[in-house]
Amino acid sequence: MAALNGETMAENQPVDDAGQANFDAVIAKDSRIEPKDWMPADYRHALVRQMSQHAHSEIIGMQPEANWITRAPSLKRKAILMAKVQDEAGHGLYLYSATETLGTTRDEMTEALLAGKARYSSIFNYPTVSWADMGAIGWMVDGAAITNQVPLCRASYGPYARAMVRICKEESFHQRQGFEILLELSHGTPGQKAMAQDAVNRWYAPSLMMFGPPDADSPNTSKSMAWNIKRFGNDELRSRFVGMLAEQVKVLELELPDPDIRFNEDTKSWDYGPLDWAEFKEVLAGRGPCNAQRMERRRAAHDDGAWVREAAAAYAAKQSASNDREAA
Ligand code: FAQ
Repeated sequence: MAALNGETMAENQPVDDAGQANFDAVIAKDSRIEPKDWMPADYRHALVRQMSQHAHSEIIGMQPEANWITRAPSLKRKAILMAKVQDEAGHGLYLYSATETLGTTRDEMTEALLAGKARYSSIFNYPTVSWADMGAIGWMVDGAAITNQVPLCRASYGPYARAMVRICKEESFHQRQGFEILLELSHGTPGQKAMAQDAVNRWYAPSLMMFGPPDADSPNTSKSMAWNIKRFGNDELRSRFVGMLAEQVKVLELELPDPDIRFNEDTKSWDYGPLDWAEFKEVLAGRGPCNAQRMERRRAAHDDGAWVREAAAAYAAKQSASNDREAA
């Protein structure tokens, strides 16, 4: 990732024994670090990395579903989908704002994304080819997001944890609307049921990979857990998610495309078949099915919005000049 301000701040930060002692005590009692508290450079860096990636995911994540707004099958479905996509924009904004409290501006984060130096979730590099994909995204992608993000409501960094509370409430609604789309399709005509099953088949493995690489290949998990940012490893959350899908898919009367799913009585967790981690690495390297398209669209939207940023800056300058005149 580009050297963002939060990271520069982190590098220039003086050693502070009292600050470190306070930080250690706050983490030990599982309390919250707030923006003005002293924090170790690598803690700040880890937060900027994860939170900015999360924010970018929400914004890029608007694209696959926005693709279906004009083709939603009814006015009601269109209104619901539009509201959902707008919610994702809101999530991006809460997260950019929360990350700014660490000393990194939204402009810097956006610049890193547009330069291809910042990540966003692998899941948003897959195409949405049918209406049933709106159901599968809501049920599986938002479902995975909730499984991953509910524990983040207890993250040790206050602004991140607080942002996650509202995000998770909205994601729960999103998950239910996706489930309801699939339920209607799976109980519709044979063609609709087949369309729902096809969507579940395609989104299953990518949604499991949203949780990140297996713990053994996850360089960030142990530190993140020691700092109470992440509360669980990638594999544990993935297994919980499989358990949730395995139960709910029965109500849908569909199947998950994995014959190895079973509850393991010995480990008391859900087992599942092997995932294609080579594909995951390709997507992270920018070579997934839609990476180029997603970034191209994001850059075009950024360029199209230049006039809004210029107008806002001109307005702010005018306001500040008028405030200065009044104060003089
Ligand atoms: N995609 O060491 P770890 C949503 C990277 S929001 C891309 O395990 P960590 C809502 C990782 O960054 C979805 N990259 O990393 C919605 C690291 O690279 P780095 C986004 C991934 O941070 C729904 C490297 O691999 N959610 O869905 C992915 O401890 C519908 C090694 O990995 C969040 O961001 C991936 N899937 O754990 C919106 C949640 N996985 O940075 C619209 C917050 C890993 O060292 C429509 N984030 N990588 O260069 C997290 O919980 C964590 O960051 C993880 C990864 C779990 C994603």
